[in-house]
Amino acid sequence: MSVSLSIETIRAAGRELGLVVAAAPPELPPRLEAFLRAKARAGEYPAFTERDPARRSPAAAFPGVRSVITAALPYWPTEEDDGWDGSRPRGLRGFLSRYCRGLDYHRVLRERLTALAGRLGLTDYLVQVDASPLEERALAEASGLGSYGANCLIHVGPYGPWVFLGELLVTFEVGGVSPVEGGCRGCLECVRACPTGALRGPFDLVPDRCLSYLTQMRGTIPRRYRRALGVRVFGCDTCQLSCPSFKRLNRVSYPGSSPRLDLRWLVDMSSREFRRVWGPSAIGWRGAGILKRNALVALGNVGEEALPYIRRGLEDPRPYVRRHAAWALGAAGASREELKRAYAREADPTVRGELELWL
Ligand code: B12
Ligand code: SF4
Ligand code: SF4
Repeated sequence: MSVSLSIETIRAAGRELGLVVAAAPPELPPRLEAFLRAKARAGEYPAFTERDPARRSPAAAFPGVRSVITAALPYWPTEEDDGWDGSRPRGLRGFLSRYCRGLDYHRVLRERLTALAGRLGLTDYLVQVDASPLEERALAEASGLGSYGANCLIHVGPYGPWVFLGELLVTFEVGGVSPVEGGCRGCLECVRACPTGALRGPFDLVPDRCLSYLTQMRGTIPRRYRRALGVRVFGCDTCQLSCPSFKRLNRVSYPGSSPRLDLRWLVDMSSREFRRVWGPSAIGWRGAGILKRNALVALGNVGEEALPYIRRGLEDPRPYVRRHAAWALGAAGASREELKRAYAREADPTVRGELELWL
């Protein structure tokens, strides 16, 4: 069946589903390959990134593809937001990035893109959201959906960088690239605000210094970044909140909502509770142990009032969780006597190592 649809028709159907939509030919910009090779040589290849260049192309994902319909799902919240980024504590509250506060965007965007295909009467298509090897930002820029900000995120018109990206790969050609509205002003506030220097300069991110990565990774968070984490339990919004566009964004109603994050509760949370509360969100794929680890670092940054909850972390059976509890004990200001007692009770050498550094 040959299909012919104009970008205007596709865009109007997307709008009805709360999406901003554009379309591009199925090629990645040539400068991307050179850029990725340079990154690989410098040993700065981000985790969660597809390593095989061949698999990154839309044609590899969907043979027969002739256009990529790119879509942005805005998520800046409707309720008042005072722009807290979790750098400084607010009592015993933990910070959760805005991208994980509602229903999992993989699911929401996938459903809406499937609904878009339905409205357009398509039978031959592929929906992709985030977890695919495609370099989604490059495709979004090539299609005119938005433009790169110096914070490495795609800024889309009145929604700024607060959008999720997804694609509909189709077997017919869509004519016309959409004009890009708005975008980055080059003020470099994002670079100045980045707490770890992960944004080394405009458009230049060192992934393993990024707090968003550090809250998602397995194992031990390097000591040198633990203070910078503040009370962030998952994700980091600082290079988005520092962007001047944040003050005048269009608000949207994003499905689902999350409870306030209480660090005390996270320390005691079971895997079953984790699945019940966070299963439907974008952090559902990570385990309860990682959240508990992050909450302990956050408690360490809260200070003395957090000590009773940090002590509970020292009882955790997992050494990697106890390592962070040990750090937090010292960071929150436990006495030398208490640190010595904890050291005497601990059998694992790596946890003892963390305690030793405070003694
Ligand atoms: C791996 C990954 C991460 C890693 C690495 C991030 C990174 N910058 O690469 C970590 C875990 C750190 C991460 C963090 C975040 N991520 Co992420 N991530 C991805 C993922 C899965 C792959 C990205 C990738 O492969 N990057 C490859 C590397 C090499 O890209 P890069 O180093 O940034 O280089 C790009 C630019 O710098 C640009 N560039 C390079 N040189 C130049 C020069 C000029 C002049 C210009 C204009 C551009 C330019 O081109 C490069 C390629 O696009 C994508 C989903 C996907 N499949 O694409 C989501 C994705 C990029 N992430 C997303 C989000 C929301 C985030 C966070 C905001 C989450 C949070 N709040 O905590 C942070 C933001 C961090 C940041 N400032 O970029 C969204 C971005 C949406 C948007 N509006 O752009 C995506 C698209 C997921 C989605 N489907 O919505 N992420
Ligand atoms: S998400 Fe946070 S740590 Fe990562 S680049 Fe942005 S400000 Fe820096
Ligand atoms: S803070 Fe300034 S430089 Fe950074 S993305 Fe926003 S407008 Fe661009």
